[in-house]
Amino acid sequence: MSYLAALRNYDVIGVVGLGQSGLSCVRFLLQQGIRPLVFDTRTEPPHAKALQELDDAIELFSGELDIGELAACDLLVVSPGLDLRLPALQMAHDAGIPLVGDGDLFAQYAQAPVLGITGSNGKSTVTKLVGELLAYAGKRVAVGGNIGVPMLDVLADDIEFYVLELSSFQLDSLHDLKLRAATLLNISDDHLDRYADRHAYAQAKQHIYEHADVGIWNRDQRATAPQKLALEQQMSFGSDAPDAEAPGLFGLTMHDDELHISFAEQPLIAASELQLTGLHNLLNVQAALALVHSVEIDLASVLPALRTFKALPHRCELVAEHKGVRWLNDSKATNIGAAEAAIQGLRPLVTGKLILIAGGDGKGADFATFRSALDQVDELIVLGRDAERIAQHHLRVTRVQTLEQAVQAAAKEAIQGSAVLLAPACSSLDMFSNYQDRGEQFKRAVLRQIKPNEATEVTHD
Ligand code: UMA
Ligand code: ADP
Repeated sequence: MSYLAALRNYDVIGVVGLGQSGLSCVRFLLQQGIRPLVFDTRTEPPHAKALQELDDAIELFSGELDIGELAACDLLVVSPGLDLRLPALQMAHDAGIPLVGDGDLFAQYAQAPVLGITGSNGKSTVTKLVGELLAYAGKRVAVGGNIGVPMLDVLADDIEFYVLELSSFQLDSLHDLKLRAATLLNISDDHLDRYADRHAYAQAKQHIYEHADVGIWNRDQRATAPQKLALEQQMSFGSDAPDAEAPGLFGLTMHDDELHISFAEQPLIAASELQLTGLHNLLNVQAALALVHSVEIDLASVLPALRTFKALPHRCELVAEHKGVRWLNDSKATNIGAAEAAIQGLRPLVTGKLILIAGGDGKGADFATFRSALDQVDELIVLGRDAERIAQHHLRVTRVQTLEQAVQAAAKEAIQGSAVLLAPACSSLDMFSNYQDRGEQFKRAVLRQIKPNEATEVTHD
């Protein structure tokens, strides 16, 4: 039985949060002939003007949530950025008002099979890749969710497959969505300002399997294995060879002295054929292939699309190479696990110094766990709110106030063969609008630093 009844059964629906997902929920409800009440804790919600343009008769309550106002609703659709433990939301829940997210609305209307992707890192890469592989196989596919396009915005009648990136926040408010297959890519510390502890965060991620017919997990991290799915409902991937005993199927093997991604012990593709680099991406590719396999697409037929797939912007993106120094933008490394993956992937390729620019809002992470990755860094440049919490784990530290100064400091330290990596291990929100803004500002600062007419700028399509 569904948690959510048909929408016509609710007299007054409240949309709580007027960010991207809140606005898409309002748009969706209006399309169903329902005019919701809208709430946002901010005094100036970001999409207030867009809301008015959608329907100027909609009531918007801004500022601190008030249980008296929320109680006018008999269903609340809550945005992922809002903690369900906020006192007013808790009171609404205790008063019997269901709290759902956009995922439950999506579940009522999506007709095609859905593939779900979660994990601390690699979600967007895998989500985008699965979308491209299915499209290459000739399927009509819609890609959305935490990747940046609210899932309700991609609902359409002619879709054959949905591919959704699901954050732990979206999973927290999800009840009804059925996933044909789902993967939990990895778990490393993140969002510890929102969860009681690591265990609570890991459990939030595990919830994805409660919605799934097939669970795809990472053998390198047992904590990603489905706790409740039967073995025949599992597939796995890892940096070892596939497990012939099941539920392996995907893994890495050597053939003709070359590392390959293998499927059921048969080599599928050599790592050197991919544009994606680093061990973490070999795991991401396996997860994507497993999802595609779960919906019975012939893997050999999609390999050409795999060969041409490039890293998304702000993920270990090469900004420029100048006088033997490479400048890399990994602004999307918003937690320790992602920054570690970037450092580990880069270290063997650096003959000069590896210079790391890090810092921002650490979201409650314990940076002692970052120390072994920091040991591989020659120079550390820190900025942002949690700069000192990172700085205390390295001996050669430069402290700066702005990205511009960070780039200047890096240029002073760099010698032939060096790499300067922006991999902040923190969210950007203390200094920038978002990770994209941070990445763009970094790129501009780098290009200013190295004199544009001499730089070998790398363009991405
Ligand atoms: N906020 C308030 N008051 C409100 C509502 C929101 O202060 O009443 C704050 C939140 O605390 C948060 C910010 O506003 O700091 C944005 O929250 P939101 O729920 O309005 O976010 P949306 O704009 O709807 O974007 C959300 C996802 N953001 C979050 O979960 C924080 C986007 O993922 C996602 O792309 C979008 O829905 C579409 O599905 C971004 C993200 O940072 C990329 N996700 C986190 C991550 O990947 O680590 C989970
Ligand atoms: P997400 O959507 O989960 O944030 P992305 O694909 O956008 O993931 O990548 C975010 C960051 O994590 C990038 O900095 C990238 O280099 C790093 N990363 C990607 N895949 C992995 C992985 N499997 N393990 C660790 N880090 C990863």
